[in-house]
Amino acid sequence: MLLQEPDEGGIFEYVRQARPANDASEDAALVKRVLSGEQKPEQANVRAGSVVLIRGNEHLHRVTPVHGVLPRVLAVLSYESTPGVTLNEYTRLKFFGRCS
Ligand SMILES: O=C(O)CCC(=O)C(=O)O
Repeated sequence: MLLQEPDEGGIFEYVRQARPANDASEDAALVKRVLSGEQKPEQANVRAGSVVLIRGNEHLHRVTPVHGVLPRVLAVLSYESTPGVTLNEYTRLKFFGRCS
């Protein structure tokens, strides 16, 4: 849920069906096309108050760089259906700023 829009940028971009459900493999050619700019991702019109529901493990997604003074503020809600699974180090650092 986006709580505050930044002055500029911070656009949510995505590519549908980049990875099949329950498959850890990645379409490296697709990722390369997106990163090189050859394939343009779709952009979502996300405004303050918008909620985006996405199965992030199946769809490539990113946010364009944020510019200006006003930060982009959002609440990310997630769930895990398997008991005992914890966030990996990268994700803990990203969301909480620390690993322990
Ligand atoms: O910043 C966002 O809008 C999306 C965040 C997200 O999907 C993620 O961190 O995986």
